Formats: sequence, C-alpha cells, structure tokens
Amino acid sequence: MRQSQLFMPTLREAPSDAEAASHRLMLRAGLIRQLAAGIYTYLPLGRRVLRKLEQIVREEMDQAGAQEVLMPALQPAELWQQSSRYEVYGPELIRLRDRHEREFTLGPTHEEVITALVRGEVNSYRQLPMTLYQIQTKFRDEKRPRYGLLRGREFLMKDAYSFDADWDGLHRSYMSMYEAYNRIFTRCGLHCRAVEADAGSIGGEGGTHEFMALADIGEDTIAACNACSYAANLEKAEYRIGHKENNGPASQKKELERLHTPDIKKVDQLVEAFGLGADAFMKTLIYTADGKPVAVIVRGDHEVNEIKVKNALAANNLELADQETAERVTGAPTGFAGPIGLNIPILADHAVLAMDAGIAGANEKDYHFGSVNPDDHLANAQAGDYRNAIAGDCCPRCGQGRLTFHLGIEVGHVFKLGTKYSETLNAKFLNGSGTEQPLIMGCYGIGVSRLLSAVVEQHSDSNGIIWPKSIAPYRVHVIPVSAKDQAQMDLALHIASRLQEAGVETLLDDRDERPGVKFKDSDLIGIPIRIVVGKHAAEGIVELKLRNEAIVQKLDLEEAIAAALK
Ligand code: 9G3
Repeated sequence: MRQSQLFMPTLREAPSDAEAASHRLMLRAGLIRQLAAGIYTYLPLGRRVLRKLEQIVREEMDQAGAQEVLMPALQPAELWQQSSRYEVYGPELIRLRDRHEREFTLGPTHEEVITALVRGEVNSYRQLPMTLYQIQTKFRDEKRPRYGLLRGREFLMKDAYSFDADWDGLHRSYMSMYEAYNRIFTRCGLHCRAVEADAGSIGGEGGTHEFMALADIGEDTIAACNACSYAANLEKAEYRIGHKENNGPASQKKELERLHTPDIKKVDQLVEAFGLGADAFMKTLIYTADGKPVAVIVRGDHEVNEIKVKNALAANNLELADQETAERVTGAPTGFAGPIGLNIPILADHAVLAMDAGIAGANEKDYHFGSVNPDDHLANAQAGDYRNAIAGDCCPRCGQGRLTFHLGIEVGHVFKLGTKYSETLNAKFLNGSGTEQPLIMGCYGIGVSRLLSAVVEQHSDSNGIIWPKSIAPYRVHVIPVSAKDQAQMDLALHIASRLQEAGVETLLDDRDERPGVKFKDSDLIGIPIRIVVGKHAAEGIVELKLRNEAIVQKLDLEEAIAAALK
C-alpha cells in the first residue's frame, strides 16, 4: 500500500478531552474518529486491526466447535417482555418504534433472540450440545461513554450461547469457551487474567468469570493471591476470615460509655479526636434494600461491598438511604448512626463481630458510644462478609498467600446461565427418557472493539502504538528517506513489491515529507518491522529496525527481505 494514498489522518496532538492513552493514540494515529459521544468510525488502519481481531476470535470459536450465526440488532420488545427484562433495564436500553408503532429495542445483548430462535428448532437431546456465536454490533446507551472504544454506546461484541441437556454438559461447554478465551487473548498479545466475578443482573446459577486485561486505565479492580491462582473481581473477592483471638476472661468487658462528640461524624475525624486507628470504630451505614431500611456495619478501616450486601439480602435494588430515611430510622443525623437502639435489620461484617470493643455512633446527635461489644450489642445482627477485600487480606483459597490489587479492563465475560432464559422463554427439549426439560444455557462475551483499545493500552509507548505482529495493520513499513532520490525510491519500491509478492502486508511511505516526519509517523502507527532505505541505497544496504527494539541493523537487500519474512 502506498502511504501517499492511505486515508490515515494523523494528528500531532490528541484533543484534550481524550484521557486514556489508547484513546489519544488511536485518534492521533488515524485509527478512529468520533461521530457522536461513544460512537466511532473505524478508519482504514483501525478497520484492518479490528478485522484481524475478529478473525482470531472466529478461528478459536470455530476450533472450539461453536457455529457462527448473525442475529438482527432490531429486537421486538415482546421478547424482552417475555423474559421480563424490558422493565428491569432503564435508559441504557435503547427503545424505538417502527412505522406501525410496534416497540423494538436496539440489541444490547442477545439472550432473548437466541433462545427464541433455538426454542423453535431444538426439541431433542440428540441435537445437543450446541454453541452458536455471532460478531455483531451492540447498543447500550451508557450514561458516561468515555475512553474511546473502552466504553462506547455502539460497539462490536462476539457473543456466544451454549445449549446443553444437563449441567455436566454446561460445565463442559463453559470450560471449552474458557480455554478458547485464553487462546484468543494470548494470540492477540494481551496480558489477561480470568477472575471470579459476580453474575450481576444477568443472573444464572452457576458462576461466572471475567477476563481482565491488566491496565492502569482499567475500571475494574482485581484481587489476586500472590501465592496461588485465586483471582476475583473486587465485587466478589473473599478472604480467609481471621479467627477471633481469645483475649482472656470476659471480665475485661467494660461498661458502655457515652462519649460527647460534637460534630464529629466521619471516621477520620473520630481517628483524629480519639487518637485511635480506624479499626477501633464501627461504621454503620443505612441502606434501603428494595425500599426497606437495613443497617450495615463494617469496621472503620473497611468499605461496604454493596454487591455482597445485595446478594446476601437477595435484593433487586440496594442503595444508600436518603438523609430523611436515615435520620428517621436512627433518630440522629448521619454520622452518628450505630447499632444500639436500632430496630431495623442489622448486617454486621465478620471483622466487626471479631472486635472486643469498638466505638460506634449513639444514634443521637453529637454522641458516640465507647466499649460497644458485639456479644452484648450485636447479638441479633446477621453476620456475614459485607466488606471489600483489602490488600494484604489472607487468600481465601490457599490461606497462605496475601491478596494484591490490580486494575483491569474487562474484555471477556462468561456465564453459566442455567435455565434463566429457557424457562421464561419456554425453550424446552425432550431428554433421553422422553421428559420435557428446559435447555441448560451458558453465554460468553468478548468486547471485540474494546479489545482493540486494550491492546493499545498494553502495547504502546510515548511515541505511539507497538502492534503485536499477529494483529498489526501492516507487517513491514518500508521508508525511503527521500522521495526525490531515485535510487532510494527504486530500491524501496523493489523491496515493497518483493515483500508484497511473498504475502507480507507492506506499507510504503512514498510521501514527499521530511525524514523526521516519516519516522515520527512510523513510530506513531506502530508497524512492527521498519526497513529504511537511505544514503547507502546505492550500495544496496538498508537499515532494519523493530518497533519494540532500539537496535538498528544494517543489512543488504536479501538479508533485509529474509528478516522481514521471518
Ligand atoms: C441490557 C442492557 C445492558 C446490559 C444487558 C442488558 C450487560 C445485559 C449482561 C450481558 C451478559 C452476557 C451475552 C454475551 C456476554 C455477556 N449489559 N448485560 O444483559 F438490556 Cl441495556 O450482556 N450477554
């Protein structure tokens, strides 16, 4: 390809509202352009990489025995009403009416569509197992689209759905997808880690894993053990509960003390006022779970994990109570809430119950209680794991290692759905003994456009992108230093045509630009192999440099071509 003809509008500077490194580089290197918030056009370079990512996904899906289909983006609302998800999702679900005023959604995912398809066609266990997948545009009206393709409103997803006769079959389908995902991300050059995750709204009974590309821009936090393979999204991460040290005879228990704490509401103010560590306090937060008030108590140095609380209460909706509700149930302004005198359910984290005594709000303005002890004052609290894991917690799996924290970009998510959709949508089959049963399903997603950004996040430096060979838009960048020097141009053209004939995707920078501009652009667009044809062209000597290495090799024509073919 001649660069003078390539539609690749590069920018010296990225727009100031582009914060993520990948977003800035993809705009500057002319890979994408924004049409509207969260909505992008892929320019030729970006499209070439996206197509290679799709191809790797496709090969591994086919290799795993999945069959490719292509479903519509327009989905009748009736399907979402049958699965009773139409009301569950709010403004994120894009809804529209057709010319006959019938309601449709622009598909954010395809559980309903694929289940409706299969219920009409699969009715015997002999047709199982079967996994179908597609690579297709998804629509989710994100409130705050950002970071370029990392969080878009229209994006490319590979979504696969498995159908089995029983749970053993699902476990096999799930593992087959799980292993295919590991191969896909490795082939894309992505440093990725599978973590245990929370099934969230999609539900499903059997667990779920997220595949996280480690990156500082990542919006997910991963807790990983430094001694074994345990890793989990912070939403779900657990830890070995420390056993309550036996602190000698109960006589040490002191009487409750009423402490005057004027306007001291936050834990850090209490720490300041009492000169104690945050772990000496009991932090009480008032939530409403499906509208009903509930108190959650964690130690002062911990944070409430709302996913864990929501799952423990099997609540659909959990949110911090508004000020009015909190004051009504505690009898005090926020900041003085505590367990004593509350007549709403109390969830107390294990670490609080392991305290001998703590300082807690007195449910009275400007007062706290000292020497609150769990045996007396939290006897009827519901004990559980309600806090976020913290770095240094003991690994729940091996009990030896400690949890370390990392940021990641979720590029894949696999779920064991069970019968969540086959029941509501009535997708059944006749099993071996002739009884009708709902299909056992799994679903498996990869954000293909998000993958593009994640690769750039992990493979770039201050000069630009460093494409892994497997997905680079071109393999070799041939650069004649001066377009006006006939010897250089002739040799460069010769090399480019030799490589092209050998099936190596080659970009020839035939622009009449200063050498500095050519080299800056070459670093920016990140083609893995660069062959420079400069002043030694007359002797047939060229320079070869790899984008991810500093050394420059002086080679003759055949050596250079052989090196590029490797
Ligand atoms: C919606 C909207 C947003 C959504 C969903 C539904 C996420 C929704 C979860 C999934 C689960 C899996 C198949 C591929 C892998 C992921 N955001 N999810 O169901 F209506 Cl607006 O999509 N689906």
